[in-house]
Amino acid sequence: MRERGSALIVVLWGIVILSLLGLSLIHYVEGEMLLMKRMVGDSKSKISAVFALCRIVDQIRKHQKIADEDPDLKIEEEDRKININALLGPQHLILQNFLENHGIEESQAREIVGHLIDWKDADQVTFLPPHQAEESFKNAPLDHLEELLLIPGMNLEIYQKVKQDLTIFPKQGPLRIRMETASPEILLAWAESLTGPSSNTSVMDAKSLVEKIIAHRENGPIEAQEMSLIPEEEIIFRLMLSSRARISSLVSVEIEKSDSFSGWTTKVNAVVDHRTGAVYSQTSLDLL
Ligand SMILES: [Ca+2]
Repeated sequence: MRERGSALIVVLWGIVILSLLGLSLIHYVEGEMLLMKRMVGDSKSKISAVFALCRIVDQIRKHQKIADEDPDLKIEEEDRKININALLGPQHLILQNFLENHGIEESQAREIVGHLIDWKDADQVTFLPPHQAEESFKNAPLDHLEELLLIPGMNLEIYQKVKQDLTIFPKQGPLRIRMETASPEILLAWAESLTGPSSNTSVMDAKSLVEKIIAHRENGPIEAQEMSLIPEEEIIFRLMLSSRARISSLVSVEIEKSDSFSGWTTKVNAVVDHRTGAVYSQTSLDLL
């Protein structure tokens, strides 16, 4: 009788162990299936996004009209932004003013811009006094806008505030900004950078000029003779012309695609020069 009881206990333990093993196996398989689902979803959304991006880039290169009803597609002029790689010498004041106009303290804005200059320039001495040896800066143009986060004084909060209006493309060439599509904040920072004793103009002149540009650009071409400018406003306006992009050449394309099965989403973007066909991408995609 005792032997039968022992056998029963052994059998019961066996059942318990087998059940636990079964449950573990089910859990393992579920985990593997979830992982597989994510991998497939990731791949499918990536392929879909890259394919759509390549199609749009090809259309831009061929100067074809692009249907913009796709809610996953965002196309905008890249040259409406401040190209921080193109800023030279006093033009860095545009970025400093832009940061200050976003509520950043003057000293911090100056620090960020000073270190940005050090980050880009070839020399190894700090731009700001006391002109000491630079830290380990890149000494080359930015390859990614996110590099700004590596610059002393910059932080994620400031970066999130300003990134929509900044670009790094093209990496070479003079500063060109589209007056027709630049944000009021950029126009103001740009106009303010040209005021002072050398032009005998004030920040108030810059503000009134920008108001006139914004009011006027809704209805027609932005020309000095069309806007009833006072002499000081006209001086600033004429100085702005040296950095004005008359025609947009850079287009930013952003596409987001989701895989309906897994819910996985991929977002890709590229900047296209539709005059030369060159494609600049911030994502590591093999485009066309
Ligand atoms: Ca440097």
